[in-house]
This record gives sequence, structure tokens and C-alpha cells, in this order.
Amino acid sequence: MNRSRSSCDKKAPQPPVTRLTRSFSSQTRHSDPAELQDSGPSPYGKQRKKQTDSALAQDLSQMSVSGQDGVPTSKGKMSKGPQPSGSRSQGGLASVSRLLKLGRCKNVVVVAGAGISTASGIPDFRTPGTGLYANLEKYNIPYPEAIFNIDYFSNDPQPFFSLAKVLYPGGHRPNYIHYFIRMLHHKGLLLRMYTQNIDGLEKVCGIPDAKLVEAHGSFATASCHLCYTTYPAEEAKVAIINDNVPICTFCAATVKPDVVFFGEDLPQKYFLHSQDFPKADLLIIMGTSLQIEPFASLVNTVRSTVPRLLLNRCAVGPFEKVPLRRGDHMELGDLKVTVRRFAEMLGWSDEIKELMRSQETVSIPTLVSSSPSVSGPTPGQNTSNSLMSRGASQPLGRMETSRSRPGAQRAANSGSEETDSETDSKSTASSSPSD
Ligand code: CNA
Repeated sequence: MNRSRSSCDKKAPQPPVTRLTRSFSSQTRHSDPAELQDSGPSPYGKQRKKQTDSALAQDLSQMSVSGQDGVPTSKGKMSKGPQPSGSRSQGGLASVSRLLKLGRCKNVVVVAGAGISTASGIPDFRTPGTGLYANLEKYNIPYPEAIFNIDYFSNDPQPFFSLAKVLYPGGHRPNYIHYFIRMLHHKGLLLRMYTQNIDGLEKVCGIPDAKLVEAHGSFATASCHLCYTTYPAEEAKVAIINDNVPICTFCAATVKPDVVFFGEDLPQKYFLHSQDFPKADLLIIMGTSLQIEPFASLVNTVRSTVPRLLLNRCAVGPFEKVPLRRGDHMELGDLKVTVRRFAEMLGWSDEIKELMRSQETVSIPTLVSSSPSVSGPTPGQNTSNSLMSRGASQPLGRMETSRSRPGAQRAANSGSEETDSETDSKSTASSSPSD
């Protein structure tokens, strides 16, 4: 183990970086910039002109309106229907499938959360009964968010380390939902996947690094929570699994996996959103409560004419608003069931099954490393404006109390875009599917 001070000294001086920190959403945050775009100058300037793809617009105008009277929301309430614009059930899935089959959507952005991994046996945060927040007695913390609070961690890392043992890659397999997203990539349709998950299952199922933004970090690297000196991730894992505390070789503070805590900076790769979301022609939101900022507001940064499809157990974020935006669709229910139906509609079922079968004999890596392969904005380039300057997303105080993570830049700024065929052949599908 390299415990010498030189590991810190070796760090190259880091250029100034744009910083966005992880925080909770306020329920009023969803000023929808995409909705504003047609009435004035927009952060994306001329590219956000009125939809020129008249065929797409026509397609959207033909989408069905479901007659459901109400749907569960994230607060457990029923929202009032019927919906005059978007659709909430089967019709929406069919409409989006049709757009994909017609070749109208070739730059699909996927936004995902813990709900895509519950089928792999990893509890999410907020599902009543099974979510981690409902089962916190064993972590002995005063409030659920303490588990990802950096100050709390500083005093007592054990609650997070207990959770880390559950979440560490190696013990779980990707499921059908992960492979569906992999298939989107395989078909050359995935512009990028933005995940809040830290379980590494996207990489395990073979979604290449270039197509993936792990917005809340991962266990693939580790560093000191105080001075950010890097620490071998495998050694940190061994220590944590064995109920030991990994200690920084430079300042003797506690080392933690590079999972983004509240108040910490998001990885620089996250800023690819400023290129990707204006380019997207379909947004699929899966298995997230859209409660964590700034991630949650991403869904509001696609062009207003771009269809957005929510696949979740309940309505969340802008999908709780009635009426739904034109072009918004949601399919509520168990995600795996929904995604299987989606795959059937697209005619992808056999290919996904085949893909999953081909992974059955491959062992799961215990740490899924990140090879930096996507060029982000140059450090210091102010890409955060697209979210921050909208006023509703982030009180400035949260930024001021944030912590800069020099290590966070490491993974973001090297390499270049790879073609789909290149990335697919390079990707490391390395685990048996969970089912
Ligand atoms: P969340 O707040 O727990 O929301 C999950 C959402 O998914 C909820 O709306 C659920 O209703 C929905 N959901 C769960 N299971 C299903 C299912 N089978 N079918 C349909 N819908 C389902 O989690 P978020 O991801 O929104 O919150 C962000 C946090 C959670 C991130 O910062 C993660 O780091 C953190 N987290 C990650 C993991 C993981 O990596 N697997 C696990 C737990 C928490």
C-alpha cells in the first residue's frame, strides 16, 4: 500500500473547476427552462429555436391522452386527471416505441436512479418498507440523510461504511433494465446515461465509460475525505469490509470511496449535460424520485418539444404537475415489467435475452474501474450556468458551503468520444444478469 506522502505531492496542480454540489431539492425547483425557451433568449441560444422537425412535432401531437383519473405521486397522493397533453399509461410507451422504430429518436439520454437496481436486490432510498430510509435503525443515525453527510462522516464514518458494505460492487448482478439500456447503446441510440447510482452495475453490464456519467461518483476510486489524497480503492474496500477504517497516508484522516456526499462537488464529467441535453431527442427517466439536486433539474433541460418518458412506480418531479407537458409520458408500475414491455414493443426482447445469456458465465468484478474516456468541458468553463442561473434550483448558500474535490476532475477531461461500435466492442460486459 502506498502510504507515503509523495502520493499527495505527485498531484498535478489543478486548474480552477466549475463546481456543482449535491443537495436536496426544494419542491419549488422545477421552473422548467424548457418551457421558457420559446418565449425568449435561452441558455442554449439559437439551437433552442422552435422545433424544426415537423414530422416529430406531428408525431407528438398525435400521441394519446389517457383517461386515467389519477396516478400515485411520490408523496403517496393521487394527482388529478385526466391529462390533456401528455400520456400516463400504455399509450405513452407505445408512442415512444413508435418514434424509436421510425428512427425519430437517435440521441436518447437516460436519467436513472436507485429504482433500476432494486430488481438486482439493492434497496433504493425512499420506497416505503424496503428502502434504506425505512430501515435505518441498524445504521444508528439521527436522520436518514446523515449517512451521506460529510460532516457526520467526519465524526463517525461507521454508518456510511455499513451502507457501503451493502452497495459495494461485486455482490449484485445487473438486471434486465440495465441490459435494456445497454441495448439502447448497442443500437447506436444512447447519447449518454446519467445515473445517480453508485453500485457500478451500469458498467458491469457493459455500458461503456464514454456513454456513462456517474453523477454521484462510485466506489471505483477512493480518497481522503479531508485532503483528497488518493488511496487505493481495493485497499479501502478491504478495510471497510473488514470493519476497519482506511486512513489517509498524508493527513491521517478517514478515507472514503469517491461517492459524492451532500455538499460535495459532482464529478466534472457531470458537466457533459450542457452538451448532451440540448442535443437529446428523447429523454427516458427511470427509477428515481428526482429529489436530489442538481441532478433532478437535469430533466428540465431538454428542448420543450423533446418527448420525456418517465418509467417509475410513481409520478415524480415535473410529472407530478397537472397537466403534463405536451410530449411527456409516464408508465407507472414495476420498472422491470414496464421495461420488458417496452423491449417487446421495440422488438428487442430476443436480443436482450441473448445478451443476458452471454453474460451468465462471466464473473462479477469486485471493483469497476473508470477509464477516463469522455472529454468534458475544460476545467473552469462555466457550464454550471445552465442549471444555476435559472434561479429556482439552488440557493447560493449551498454552493458556498460546498467542498471542492480536486480529485473529482481526474476522470472527466481526457479522451474523446468513441463511436458506438467502438465502445460496444471495448466495453466489459462482465457479470451474469440477476434475471
Ligand atoms: P430514491 O429516492 O430511493 O428513489 C427511487 C425511485 O425509484 C422511487 O421513486 C421508487 O418508487 C422507484 N422505484 C424503486 N424500485 C422500483 C421498481 N422496481 N419499479 C419502479 N419504480 C421503482 O432513489 P434516487 O436514485 O432517486 O435517489 C438518489 C440517491 C439514491 C442517489 O444519490 C444514490 O446514490 C442513492 N442510492 C443509490 C443506490 C444504488 O446505487 N443502487 C441505492 C440506494 C440509494
